[in-house]
Amino acid sequence: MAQNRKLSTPLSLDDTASKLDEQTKAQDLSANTASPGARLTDNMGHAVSDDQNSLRAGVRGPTLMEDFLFREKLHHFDHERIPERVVHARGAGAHGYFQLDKSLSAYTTAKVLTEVGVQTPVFARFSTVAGSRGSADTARDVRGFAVRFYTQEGNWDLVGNNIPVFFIQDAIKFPDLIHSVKPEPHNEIPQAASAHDTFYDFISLTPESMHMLMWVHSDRAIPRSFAMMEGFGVHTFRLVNAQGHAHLVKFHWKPLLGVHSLVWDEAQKIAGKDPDFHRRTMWESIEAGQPFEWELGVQVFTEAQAEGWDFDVLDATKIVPEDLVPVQRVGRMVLNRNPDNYFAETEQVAFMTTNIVPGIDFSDDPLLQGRNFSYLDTQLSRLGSPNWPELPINRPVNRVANNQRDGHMRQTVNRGRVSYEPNTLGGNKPAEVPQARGGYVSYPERVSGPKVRARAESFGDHYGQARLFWNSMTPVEKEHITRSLQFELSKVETRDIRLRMLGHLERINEVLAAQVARALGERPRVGGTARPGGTADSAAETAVLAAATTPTSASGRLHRAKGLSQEEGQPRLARGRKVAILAAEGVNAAQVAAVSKALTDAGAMADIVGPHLGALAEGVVANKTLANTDPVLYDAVLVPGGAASIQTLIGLGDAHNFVAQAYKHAKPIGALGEGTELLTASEIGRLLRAIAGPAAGAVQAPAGRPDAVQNLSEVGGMRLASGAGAQ
Ligand code: HDE
Repeated sequence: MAQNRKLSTPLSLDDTASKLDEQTKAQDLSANTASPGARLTDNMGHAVSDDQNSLRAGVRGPTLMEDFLFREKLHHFDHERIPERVVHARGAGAHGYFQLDKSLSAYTTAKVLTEVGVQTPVFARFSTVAGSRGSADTARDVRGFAVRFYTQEGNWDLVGNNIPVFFIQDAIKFPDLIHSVKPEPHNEIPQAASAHDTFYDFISLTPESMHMLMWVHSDRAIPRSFAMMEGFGVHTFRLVNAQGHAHLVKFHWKPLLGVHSLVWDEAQKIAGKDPDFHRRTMWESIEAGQPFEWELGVQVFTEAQAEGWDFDVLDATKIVPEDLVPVQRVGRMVLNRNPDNYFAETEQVAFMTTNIVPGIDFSDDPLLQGRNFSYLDTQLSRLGSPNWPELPINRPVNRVANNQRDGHMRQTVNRGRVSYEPNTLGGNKPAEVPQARGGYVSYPERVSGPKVRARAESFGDHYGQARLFWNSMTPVEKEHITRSLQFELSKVETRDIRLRMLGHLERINEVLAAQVARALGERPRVGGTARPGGTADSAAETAVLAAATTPTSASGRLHRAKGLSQEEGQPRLARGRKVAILAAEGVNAAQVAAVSKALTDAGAMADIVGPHLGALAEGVVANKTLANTDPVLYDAVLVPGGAASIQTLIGLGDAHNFVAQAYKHAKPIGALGEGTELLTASEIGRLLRAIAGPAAGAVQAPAGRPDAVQNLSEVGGMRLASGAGAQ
């Protein structure tokens, strides 16, 4: 522990690093963990006899300046806050490891991508972009997906997002984009929301953002859990092999649980009921021994292949469709340890796109090139000193040795008098490392051209992949995109901006544009069957919307691409899901036990929600109440039998609301034995009878939720529960 180190203990990074070579990053971090000592001291080690009262002249007199204990405590407190990240301020992180299953040695020398079976420690941080540090987790937004690999060759940071493209093509527009989406400067409204004039003013004048716009209006922007979203490196990177040959690469993270989302009404309500919804889910899941897991995927291709496509792989507003280059899954990331301290780890972690290792290199994507400046730059204003790489969460696990010295808050006590190179007094160490022994050498890409401020013509198609995305959606997904655009654009107060946006939507898909136009009270310029109110709420309209596709460009000659819809081909597991078991005193304990066991066996979690906390029946303890939780926080609701329990619940409005709201959000609702009486007594009884008949058991979830676990038998064990529950 730092404060117990004797002065004679060397604090040089040389020494700590060599020790760390034999340790994992987990041990490294825990070595810096300060647990509360038995004796209360100030920061200088003086034992404190009274931490309740400041030093005064008389019991009712003024505080004395000489009260060094009081002044030190307040001084520290007054300076506890650091600037939040200018973007991605709200985030949550976890530790774990990455293990490679398939060597990429044909393409790269990077050990982390060639040494099969080796576990590399990682720290991942997930974030929203626009909101400030205290905003809600479930805002409609892109999610940051930043992963640091603590490799033996230094830190490799893959600082990605959960959406594979970006709003802009050139980093010089980033400050404009962010200023437009942040709360408006005169009144600081709205928080963590893009539904306002300045954002759409900028977007409507920036056609290159249209592909990204389709993604942020899709369900991808309201994930169910961090563990149920994909991650993307976004840019094209380069891999360089031992022969010095380069390939281009896109990085992907594929969640083992599949890609799943909330629905928008639910996301908004969760923002109030539990603003920490995503970070809490990750924390609780890891604490319960259920790690968050992804496979690392790569799309590897050559420059020659890329030259044949009708889009530019240096343009970050474009994907490389998986139909053109399949994603090879090469390894697995497991996040299995919560941080010990949010500030020390999650807040102080400083990711940088420039953290790369030999065998991995940049492409000339102008967005990536700009990011390579920004991330280093921002750390200084956030962390306040060029010595931020010494913080435990930022320090690599391999040896750091160079001639950098001093600066605010320097931790390392460098020995000796040599801090320059070349030298003879220190044996000319640390010495440069030749490429053959792991020294980083940039790929010798041939570069030439006039010095210009101009965009390549190959970046010119702004609508083709927006259409490709739209065409690749299922009917329900299309409807969600339509409703989201209706929602956001209806909040834009300036009509000219709304009209400019409609102009762009018309170029993407005319039925989509018509539906949105009607919701904005505008006459659709082209066909479409929209009606006032704008939603496609009749079967005929939904069908028209679903069928609506548009010819595509900039797509590699595809009309529809695989891997874009999150309704198709995603696993729908009970694992990682949460079920509310509604119960009151007298609940059928055997049913609750059987259901709980089945859920646990399937990797799902359950809360027992009662009218009050505590015992409800033999072995059944409510850990949540109808007042302190809400159906929006669960994936499914189950009502076990027990006559007394059901009579109590039928008498409680909150219990009726619980099942009704779960139904509104198209979640599976199941009842066992007398449990069905609550459902039939509630306002959804009529509907439930129409769908499932009066029989007990699992109820099919209504349509409208593309990726809901479709019925209770899929929420692992519910079928078992039904059987077990037959009284
Ligand atoms: Fe970032 N971005 N970004 N960004 N970004 C930051 O760095 C920036 C972009 C991303 O959990 C900042 O340390 C520029 C794309 C993540 O700590 C800052 C541009 C992608 C995180 C910054 C972009 C990202 C950041 C703010 C336009 C997906 C959070 C604090 C060229 C590939 C990392 C910080 C964490 C954070 C700049 C665009 C992902 C200011 C200039 C595209 C996940 O440096």
